[in-house]
Amino acid sequence: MGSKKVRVIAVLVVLVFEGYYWEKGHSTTVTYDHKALVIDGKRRILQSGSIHYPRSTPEMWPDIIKKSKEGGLDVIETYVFWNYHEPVKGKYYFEGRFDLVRFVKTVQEAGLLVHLRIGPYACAEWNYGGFPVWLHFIPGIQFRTTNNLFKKEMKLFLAKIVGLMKDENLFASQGGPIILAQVENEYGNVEGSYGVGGELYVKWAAETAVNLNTTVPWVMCTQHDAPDPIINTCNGFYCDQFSPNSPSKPKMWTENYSGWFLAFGNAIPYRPAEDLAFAVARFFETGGTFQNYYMYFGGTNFGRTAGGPLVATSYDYDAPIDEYGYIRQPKWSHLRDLHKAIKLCEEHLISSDPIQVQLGTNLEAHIYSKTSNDCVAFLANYDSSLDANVTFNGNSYFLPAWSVSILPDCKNVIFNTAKVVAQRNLQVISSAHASSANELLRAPSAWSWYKEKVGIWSNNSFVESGLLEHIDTTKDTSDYLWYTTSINVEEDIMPGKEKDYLLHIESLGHAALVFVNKRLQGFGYGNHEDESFNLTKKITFHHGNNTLDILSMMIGLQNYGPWFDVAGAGIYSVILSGLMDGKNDLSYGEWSYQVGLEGEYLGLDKISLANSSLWTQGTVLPVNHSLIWYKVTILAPEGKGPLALNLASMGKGQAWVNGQSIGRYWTAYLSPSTGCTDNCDYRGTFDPYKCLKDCGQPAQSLYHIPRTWVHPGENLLVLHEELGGDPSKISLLTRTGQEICAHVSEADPPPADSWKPNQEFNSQIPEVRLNCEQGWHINMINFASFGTPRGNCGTFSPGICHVNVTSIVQQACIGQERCAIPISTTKFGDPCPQVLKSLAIEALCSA
Ligand SMILES: *[C@@H]1O[C@H](CO)[C@@H](O)[C@H](O)[C@H]1NC(C)=O
Ligand SMILES: *[C@@H]1O[C@H](CO)[C@@H](O)[C@H](O)[C@H]1NC(C)=O
Ligand SMILES: *[C@@H]1O[C@H](CO)[C@@H](O)[C@H](O)[C@H]1NC(C)=O
Ligand SMILES: *[C@@H]1O[C@H](CO)[C@@H](O)[C@H](O)[C@H]1NC(C)=O
Ligand SMILES: *[C@@H]1O[C@H](CO)[C@@H](O)[C@H](O)[C@H]1NC(C)=O
Ligand SMILES: *[C@@H]1O[C@H](CO)[C@@H](O)[C@H](O)[C@H]1NC(C)=O
Ligand SMILES: *[C@@H]1O[C@H](CO)[C@@H](O)[C@H](O)[C@H]1NC(C)=O
Ligand SMILES: *[C@@H]1O[C@H](CO)[C@@H](O)[C@H](O)[C@H]1NC(C)=O
Ligand SMILES: CC(=O)N[C@H]1CO[C@H](CO)[C@@H](O)[C@@H]1O
Repeated sequence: MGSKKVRVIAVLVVLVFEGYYWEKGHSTTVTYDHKALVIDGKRRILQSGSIHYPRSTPEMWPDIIKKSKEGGLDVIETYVFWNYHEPVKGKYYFEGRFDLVRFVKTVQEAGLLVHLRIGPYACAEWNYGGFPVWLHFIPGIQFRTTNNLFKKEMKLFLAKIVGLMKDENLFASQGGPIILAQVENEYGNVEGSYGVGGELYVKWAAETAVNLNTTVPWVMCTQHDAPDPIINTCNGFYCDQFSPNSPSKPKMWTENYSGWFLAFGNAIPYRPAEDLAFAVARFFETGGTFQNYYMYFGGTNFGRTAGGPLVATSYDYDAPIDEYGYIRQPKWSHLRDLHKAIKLCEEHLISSDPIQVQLGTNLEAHIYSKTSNDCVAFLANYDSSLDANVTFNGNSYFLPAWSVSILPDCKNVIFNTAKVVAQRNLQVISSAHASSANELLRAPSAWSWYKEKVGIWSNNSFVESGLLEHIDTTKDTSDYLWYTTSINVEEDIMPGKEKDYLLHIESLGHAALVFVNKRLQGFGYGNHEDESFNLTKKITFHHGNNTLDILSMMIGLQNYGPWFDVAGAGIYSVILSGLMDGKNDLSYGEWSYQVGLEGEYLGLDKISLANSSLWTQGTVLPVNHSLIWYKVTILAPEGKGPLALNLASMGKGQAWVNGQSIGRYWTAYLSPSTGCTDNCDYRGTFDPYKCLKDCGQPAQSLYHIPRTWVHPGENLLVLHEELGGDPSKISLLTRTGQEICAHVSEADPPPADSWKPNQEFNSQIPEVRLNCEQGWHINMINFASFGTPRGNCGTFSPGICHVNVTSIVQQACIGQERCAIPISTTKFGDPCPQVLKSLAIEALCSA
């Protein structure tokens, strides 16, 4: 184990002395020991956050990264998405949202570091887990096991990415920001299913990675048997109980879920800031030194990048920065305060192993000492319901249930994970600003449309006996595959008569529309947990030939699980009951196939067809029509902020703005009506089903349009609607303001940045801090009371003890992007001496 590590270091020294990398930047060495990553000889405590470059636009990257830095991150982590970088074998693509080099350089310019998870398997709720679909069609290939065909392609791609980074001098030893790399991803979760092939594959992957001479350490997450020198790291909601597989490796957490992903048909998952902060504090308390939020910014699954099945277009993830790039409060600020508190303890955390002291049932302290009277302490109450008072170091401390307090001098509490003093964000003030834009959208006469042909639409269809597997047939060039046949019932039905039959269809997923004699008869669909579905429908045939057209649809290729790459989809059984001659299983009959839709083939989503005569315009806009394309001109609202399209009046489909796909939408699929909680108790172990909101609603009604995808004046909006909807009820939104509020008590800790060692921290005073989005200003104070204000953020009212401090707050804040109001009776007066008072403020930020 040690020998390989030594070799890595030796190579690095050679590279540095060759002088090859000297031109740019300052060469940095990165190694590790049992405690931490060691950067230029110094152990570091690092806060990291995931931002996947293709889930936003290059124009958004600098702002998101700046907000990450201000939130206290040191490292940005991203996967690398093989399927978009090598769409055709041997042909590479690194443009636009896929410009990996530009992304890494943007992080570097902000002064942050990079953890590059090359994989190449990504998972990430990304189509096919990031594998190119062409890989699947190499005869004899088996993914993620000791298969030579797979290993050859994987090695080529790893080398391609490492080479690209080296050519651009992006590794730390070259003066670049990359300090860490990852090979494979969460393989430990599935390794058992691959038998001995899996074990050999892990060894091969580790060796292949190390041989790429990146000069930075490699990690494998969720990989208990990661061979030396690869560091095995933890992924999960909590990682305090984790220890690496060797005493020479540091305790690292590569995926700490800030929330959870969203699937069509599901309620929206969220993770309370108090629980996330608790998990992070516990991790550092118990010896962890590197932690990564998955996700810090989630973003959007544009186009057909969403994984499957049924992963939604929004990849918001309840992350500290929301899908649109706005700061999510109080999560962002609460974590920023936590990062500050941990940073204050860095010297102690890296210099010793903690001493653990039991303080009672589910109560413990961890103490890190530099010298006998110079220490930091973390006090934890991991009971899921009981608050407690503990005595530590001769003082008494109140510890709410499920919380950690941080004491940078073993005495003063500067942060408690359950006490959110951070500002909260209330209502978003949205506007279609837009009056003109939305007037256009609402006028039925502004729209044009194109009705799709049902069934076979071109001469490149083909006939096969039996039902074909969907993905093998489309090769994922489209979501759609037509299965069509005709059924002759001349003998069953007298001329001029009709008769009813029962049609039973079984599908591996993900959804299907069924047409009989070109009329829509049914829609079947699965869900994220089980994409397979059956559809049983009474249908009517007439004498003679009847047509049956089934449109099978994919909503993201599977991205997770053992052998997920060979999971099938599409129709596998079609049975017709009620025929006189009993011949009722159509599954083995003759079927005609057509890959894709006519509109896709025509390119109706493209700007070049905007004026084509294919589009129909008229006074009566067809609504509630299945398989139809709509087109309209939209005027972009003024301003620089991101836009959102409210598609609540639509069914299911995809939307394009100026030819760019903003993703699949599915607003007709409502989540279950129960299981949601508005005020989820953060206490106790979190899981993705614990805290859900918006039950009985579409998983997603608003769809993000990046500002740079529209230009002033007229823009083209195209929708492809599969089920039926009313496009004249669509609206375009942009944020023009935000209501914010905060509530801080005299007893809350002062801000961590007023901390100075060896000073009386308790003599510092707590303060309320208000922050608007960059470029916005506080332009109204709706409420400001010092005393015993009642209610929660959004519903404050004056308490019995009350001073109206509106004018003081106005003076400090109006016209400012951010302001701080110290809680001081000298300034406010004291309406009720001896009573514990607090300051509550509600304000309005606007552009
Ligand atoms: C990595 O370094 C070793 C030893 O210096 C060398 O033999 C090998 O060719 C290098 N591999 C690559 C991919 O650069
Ligand atoms: C903790 O101590 C405070 C002050 O003495 C007291 O009001 C409170 O009830 C105690 N809480 C618990 C859970 O013991
Ligand atoms: C199929 O149709 C296309 C366009 O409609 C036409 O150009 C082509 O010649 C046709 N191919 C065959 C084999 O009929
Ligand atoms: C569909 O029907 C088949 C047989 O009738 C049954 O085995 C299967 O579980 C059903 N699938 C679903 C998703 O209901
Ligand atoms: C019925 O359909 C079959 C197969 O498409 C075709 O060969 C036959 O000519 C059709 N019969 C009539 C009466 O349209
Ligand atoms: C479509 O027509 C409009 C109005 O005549 C024109 O401004 C626009 O450039 C045309 N678009 C294309 C793609 O030809
Ligand atoms: C839309 O059409 C479907 C079937 O064609 C029908 O069941 C539904 O009631 C219609 N919805 C509206 C809002 O018209
Ligand atoms: C506080 O004072 C402001 C004027 O400074 C007034 O508009 C507001 O209504 C007062 N609020 C309360 C709760 O008395
Ligand atoms: C390593 C680990 O804890 N992974 C977990 C991550 O979260 C998912 C979803 O809850 C679990 O299934 C994994 O076990």
